[in-house]
Amino acid sequence: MNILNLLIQKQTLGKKSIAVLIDPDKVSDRVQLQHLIDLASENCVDFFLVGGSLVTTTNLTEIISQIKQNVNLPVILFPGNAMQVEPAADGILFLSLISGRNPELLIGQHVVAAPVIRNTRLEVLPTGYMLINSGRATSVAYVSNTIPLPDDKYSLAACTALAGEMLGLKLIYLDAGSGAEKEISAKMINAVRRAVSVPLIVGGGINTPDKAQAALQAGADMIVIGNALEQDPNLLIDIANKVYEWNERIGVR
Ligand code: 1GP
Repeated sequence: MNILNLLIQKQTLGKKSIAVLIDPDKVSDRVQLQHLIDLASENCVDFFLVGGSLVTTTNLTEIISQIKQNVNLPVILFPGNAMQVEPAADGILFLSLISGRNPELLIGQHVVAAPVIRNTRLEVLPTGYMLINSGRATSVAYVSNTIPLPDDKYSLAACTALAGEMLGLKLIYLDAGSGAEKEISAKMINAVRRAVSVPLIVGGGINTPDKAQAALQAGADMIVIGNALEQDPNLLIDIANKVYEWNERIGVR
């Protein structure tokens, strides 16, 4: 089954997913990456996301190949720009940064990437990407040259997501930015959840099991964990367990 259909099917069942985000710049060696891959495999992680707002290393291919050699989980590119297209992955979040007004990230980079992606087997996942203010400036806000959506403008966020859905985007990704000071509030997640019917991805600053639980409870279909695992990979055990427990409670795994 393709990735989008899997996400839709899980959403229909009320089942949640967890993705581990790997920023290629933060991978110092194969042993460290292997530990995270093993933890993901042992703890019912659903997906790997790979990418970053600014990738300065050339190890994207090796990282994907190490994941794929060790675990049978879909690897989804989470690109910061058109240069981060790697055919060895399974899918690509084709992100339109709809919370911003930078034409390059609404359509510009896409024009460059589209013909390259067409010559790969990557599953294209059209995604409305929304940055939400999270305190101090994040790399993604700076690099994207956009102003994140204010974190108390629930209606604005809901209308933005709705417009994205009406434009045909198949996923909405609410992101506070990697290592965000403040994760996205339950109220914000809930406002967007009620506005759209497509699967909702939430990430940025989720660094405790309680924050993961709160995001699931508020309506996230998939949570993304990156930065916290760079500090302490073993945190994945307790965070992934929240997703597992959720799915157990509703009787599906
Ligand atoms: C960042 O949403 C992702 O774009 C994940 O955020 O790295 O803070 O977990 P963290």
